[in-house]
Amino acid sequence: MSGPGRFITIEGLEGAGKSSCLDFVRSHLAAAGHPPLMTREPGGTPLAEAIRELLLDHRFAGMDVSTEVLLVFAARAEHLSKVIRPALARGEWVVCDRFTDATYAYQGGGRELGADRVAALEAWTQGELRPDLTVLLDVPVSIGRDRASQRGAPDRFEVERDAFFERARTAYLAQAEAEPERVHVVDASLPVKSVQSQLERILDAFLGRNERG
Ligand code: Z5A
Repeated sequence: MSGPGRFITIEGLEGAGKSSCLDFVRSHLAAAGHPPLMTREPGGTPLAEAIRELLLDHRFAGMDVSTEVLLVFAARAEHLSKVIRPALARGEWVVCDRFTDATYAYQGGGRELGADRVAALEAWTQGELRPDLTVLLDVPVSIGRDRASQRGAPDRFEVERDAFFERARTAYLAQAEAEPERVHVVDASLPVKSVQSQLERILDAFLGRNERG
């Protein structure tokens, strides 16, 4: 467990529907008496948001993968120390739009850095802290990209080829298979209502475990 509070993360490829799900998660937890602190990665503090801008900026196309993963964890260290750990210590519930599973997916898988290097940085930056619950919105790459293409200009990740996102999806699913107690997969290719009912079941089971525990 993450401390007196609870730490929930939402993951998925671009266009998986994280934004819509985050609203649902927020209101569902609030209705259950746990109004969560909502935050995101990379980001969540002024410095971490500045690092996010560097990570997404096309001026840095071809950024070295070590630079990229170290920037991701630099932002995370700041976010953890300024926002996430203090909130959990106060007993708050924290919901984060992406966290370290995204690093396993995008840098470990997409950029082919491998899981071991990510795990070493995870141990250094987080110590024992892991999410208590992770929801993985799983969607085939083509569907996610189609949905995401309806929006504005793509960022430095969104211009990557399908193969990059296929590797990221494979790495995400490997995380879910390795940690089935923590990572719950939702079929996010289905209509929003159906995605929300899957989400509701996962959240209710988690709430039930916390009431009992
Ligand atoms: N990144 C990284 O590399 N390493 C890390 O460790 C971390 C992050 C933490 C920014 O993340 C980038 O950072 C990300 C990985 C990298 N880049 N990529 N790709 P982000 O989370 O800010 O960006 P994003 O993945 O691009 O988010 P997104 O595209 O906004 O995804 P989304 O929030 O899941 O999508 P959405 O806005 O909710 O939905 C997209 C559209 O689909 C929208 O019009 C919805 O109305 C529609 N939608 C949603 N659900 C459905 C369903 N069920 N049916 C039909 N239509 C739907």
